[in-house]
Amino acid sequence: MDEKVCEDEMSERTLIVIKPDAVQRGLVGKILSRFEEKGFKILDLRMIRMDKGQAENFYSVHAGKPFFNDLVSFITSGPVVAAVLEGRNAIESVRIMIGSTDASKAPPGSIRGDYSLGLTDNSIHASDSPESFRRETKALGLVEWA
Ligand code: FUP
Repeated sequence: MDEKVCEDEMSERTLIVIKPDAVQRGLVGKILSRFEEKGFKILDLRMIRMDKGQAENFYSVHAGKPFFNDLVSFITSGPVVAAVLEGRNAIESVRIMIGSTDASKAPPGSIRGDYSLGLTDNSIHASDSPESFRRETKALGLVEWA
């Protein structure tokens, strides 16, 4: 009983964005299934075509970096699928599930490791902190979660 109370207290929300490369390759169902099978609850699910302003806000922490323009071009190149997930230790757990940024080095068993070789086109994004979750949900217009 005490343990259950403790686990509930650690319940957290995070945002994942299935990127244009993975949407185009028909991987949406497979990727969402992994989070459901792990035990996360999908609280919101939307297909979005980001415009340039949304993308620049979404990736504002990378503004000015050499890869920023290519990143914005890529994320606006086709529809993405955004989902708000809830579960115990969600931010850290989902980051482990997606694997390292450079998908060519992400371990097999991780989402990037299993489905991608890209660095910019690395199939999936996930919030890395509660602050990122707030900024990213706001940028995408998911204001009720921000
Ligand atoms: P991650 O949190 O794993 O998505 O990685 P970062 O926040 O460091 O980077 C955000 C996105 O920028 C990555 F998904 C891909 C892109 N990126 C590049 O295109 N080139 C780089 O050198 C680093 C990141």
